[in-house]
Amino acid sequence: MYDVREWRHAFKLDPNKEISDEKLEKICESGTDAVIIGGTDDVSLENVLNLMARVRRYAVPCVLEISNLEMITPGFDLYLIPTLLNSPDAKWIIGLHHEAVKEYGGFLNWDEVLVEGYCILNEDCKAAKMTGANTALTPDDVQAYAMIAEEMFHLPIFYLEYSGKYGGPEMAAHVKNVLKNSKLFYGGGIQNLEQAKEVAAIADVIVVGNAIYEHFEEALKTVKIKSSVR
Ligand code: 1GP
Repeated sequence: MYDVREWRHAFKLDPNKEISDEKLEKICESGTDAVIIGGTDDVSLENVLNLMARVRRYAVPCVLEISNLEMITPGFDLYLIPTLLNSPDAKWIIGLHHEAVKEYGGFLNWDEVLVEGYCILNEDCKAAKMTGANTALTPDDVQAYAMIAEEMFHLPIFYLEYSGKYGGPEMAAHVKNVLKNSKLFYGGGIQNLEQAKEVAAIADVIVVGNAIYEHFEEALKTVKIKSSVR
């Protein structure tokens, strides 16, 4: 299923982290809507290709979230491209995108590309440090970014990113109020089914990353939100 509008749950795998074949099989066969391959720093093409080949053994959609130019490669079902709305540095909003499109724009199948309006809210996460994201935001600030994604840029995805920290449902609820067409992705610190249910009650899609490497069995159970009614 490559239509993100139908998604409820995704696992995000870091190409720089080890995962056994046995665990990878459980992730890919879990019933999740997609496996996203993505990471913040030092993501090499070699690691991306290696993980892609392993995920490709299964039927689950295999998606690349692009965080640097080096990791771009054909072979994925879908490409997610973040634009960091709360960055003071144009590089993370449009700069790298310009470089990438200049180099690869002619070869891309644009039907396989979706832009995510990112808003990073955990000041301690690697992505916030790397990009200098302005995380000191009120709920109304964040809501305004969501409105920009929805009404001005018509982005298919608004991504509330708390990577490494559980943000809870309140901010998601505030943001969800202004989203009609843009899908709300929530990612960050989901460790168990209870937290997954709490944010999945608001967000369209929840993304589970670190927990795969820290509490595997609990992470796996988060897929159960797919059978709960919102
Ligand atoms: C990271 O939003 C994802 O980009 C998931 O966050 O790793 O904290 O689950 P965690």
